Amino acid sequence: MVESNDYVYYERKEVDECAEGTDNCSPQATCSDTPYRFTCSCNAGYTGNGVTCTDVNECNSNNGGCAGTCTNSEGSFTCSCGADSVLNADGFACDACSTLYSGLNPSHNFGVYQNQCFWSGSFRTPRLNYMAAKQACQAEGGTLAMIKDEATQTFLRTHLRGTSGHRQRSYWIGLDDRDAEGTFLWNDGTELGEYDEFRSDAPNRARDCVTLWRTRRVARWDIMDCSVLKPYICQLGGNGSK
Ligand SMILES: [Ca+2]
Ligand SMILES: [Ca+2]
Ligand SMILES: [Ca+2]
Repeated sequence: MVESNDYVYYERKEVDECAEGTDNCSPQATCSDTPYRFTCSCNAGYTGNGVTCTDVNECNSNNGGCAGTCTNSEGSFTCSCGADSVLNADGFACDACSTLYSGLNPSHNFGVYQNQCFWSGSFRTPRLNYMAAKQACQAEGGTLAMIKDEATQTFLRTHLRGTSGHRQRSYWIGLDDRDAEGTFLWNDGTELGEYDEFRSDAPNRARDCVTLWRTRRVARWDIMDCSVLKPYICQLGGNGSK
């Protein structure tokens, strides 16, 4: 039954106010048509009477359920983790890189960039040739580090400064032209894109595997003989899981 103070609606033609756009629901609400009227209810992430809806700050309650940092946003929120851990696929928990990839030592040589763990060998880590280094990263579910943009290069420079000081000058990264001379492929099979930091653009038939070479001031890529023994950098868990 319709309540007595709603009788006015009987004198109007029944319309779908939601479809006509004559409702007064908030942009953050969902309009539902009902006989002779309509209702507004705030969407998930918002609170209010439907005509007025405001963002819920989920972080104010139990840190939004985040193990790490909770960041509120309009209509939603996100969790993020600290420098040595990545956000679990559940979106809430934080997994320490050293726990996820316990086969890589030293365990304090991890860094996180864009929610992926990176690891670099120390002066104590056995040096490996390119294929063995690639295999060592693959054994943990990763690849050698793939530096596809300047931001990743910058992250790694900073990471290496913090984990190795100036003792180590070059590391294997996940780039080579072993299959076809001059066609460099990243370890995930993608071709080298627009971005590169080669020291020399001269073709190099004799050498196929790429290192990140650095000094205090610069970091460049060097093509080396794949059989040389070197420290290496792994990139792990592209999707945040092993
Ligand atoms: Ca209606
Ligand atoms: Ca929110
Ligand atoms: Ca080559």
